[in-house]
Amino acid sequence: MTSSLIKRTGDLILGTEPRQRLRIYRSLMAASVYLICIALQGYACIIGFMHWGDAALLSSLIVLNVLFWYGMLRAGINQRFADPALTLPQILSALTVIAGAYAVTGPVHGSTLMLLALVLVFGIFNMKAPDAKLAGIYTVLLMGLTMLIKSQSEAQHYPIHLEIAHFVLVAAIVPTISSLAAQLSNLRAKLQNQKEELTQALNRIQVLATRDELTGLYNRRHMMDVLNQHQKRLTRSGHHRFCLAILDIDHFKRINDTYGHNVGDEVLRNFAQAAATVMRETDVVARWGGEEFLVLLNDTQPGAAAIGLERLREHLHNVQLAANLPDLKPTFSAGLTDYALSEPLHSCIERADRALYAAKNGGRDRVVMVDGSAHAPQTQGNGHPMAVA
Ligand code: GH3
Ligand code: MG
Ligand code: MG
Repeated sequence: MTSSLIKRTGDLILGTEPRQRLRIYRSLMAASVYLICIALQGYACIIGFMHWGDAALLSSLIVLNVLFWYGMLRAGINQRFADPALTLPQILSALTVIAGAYAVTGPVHGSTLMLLALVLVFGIFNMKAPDAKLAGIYTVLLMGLTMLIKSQSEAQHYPIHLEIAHFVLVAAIVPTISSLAAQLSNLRAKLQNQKEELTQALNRIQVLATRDELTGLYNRRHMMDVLNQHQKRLTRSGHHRFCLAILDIDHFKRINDTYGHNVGDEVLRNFAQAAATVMRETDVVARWGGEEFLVLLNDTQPGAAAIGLERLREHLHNVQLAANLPDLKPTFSAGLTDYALSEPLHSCIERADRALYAAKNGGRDRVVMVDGSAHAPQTQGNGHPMAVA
């Protein structure tokens, strides 16, 4: 109850979009420092170091500044800018407010210098190197100007020798902080680059680990993972049936021997593409070995699976598998079986392999189907109706 109230209040103040929330949160964190500033001004007034009028003016400026940036961020206007965190403008406006505080805090104005450093430190984590430099230059110029004006107009609280000392302090510390911010920014950019390179390398490794380089199909190892997942799902649900088919190109060695290895590779690539195109989207085709492919036919009865393989056979008659050899029409033999619930995967694969062997022995260019439960081999292919082998 209380936690949902806290969440709702948080959502109201910060919004729900995570990146915007972080930006608003950071801005409000800086605003909390401003609030301490306002409290300190009250204290300075009470002990007689500051006029109430000056404190009220400065506090209004601070509150306006906080409200302005909060409104920009909460309304999402910041997202129209190149840096949606609006770091540089927020930092510059904070520095301006501090220069104002420096100008009105009379005998205690020296203490506001610490806030300058604090504001720049806030920006360190977000500013780009050129922005950090700009903020540094702005600070030194603005403070120098403020010190000069105040040393002339209110010499009793801003004696020139003290202002020179303050200026030296600002001119020494601010560039140091700015250059630290610039270094951090470069470090962040470097880390970002490394992260991108690592992500790319990881993607590449994933492709290498799961795909066959020649055909782009899943490789044998990854296909085993896919099959294991399917087996688990089937065991759990009990009603997602699947079939396995092992396809082997007929007399492939002759293609290599007659036309060369490159043509063999081209045929393999195009065969793989044809198989992946013709089979249903839910089916998974993998390169199982040299010129062998394993097809997982999802949610399918063996009869429908055989029709799918027949479709591939017809498709192969109509496509060209080697660009310069229109008459080269390789055929394939296939062993097909359905997975029987609770059986080990390897026994299902071995059954498909035995069926493939039967298809080869039966004369090639055909599909031999073995019923997973009955283990009775049946044959279909070459345009012949399905028959028991
Ligand atoms: P069958 O009809 O009995 O399957 O005869 P086959 O010639 O297709 O079978 P065999 O196992 O005798 O030969 C397979 C050939 O496939 C031998 C091997 O050199 C070739 N091969 C395996 N991998 C590749 C490959 O990546 N590229 C090429 N070009 N050939 C390959
Ligand atoms: Mg072969
Ligand atoms: Mg083979």
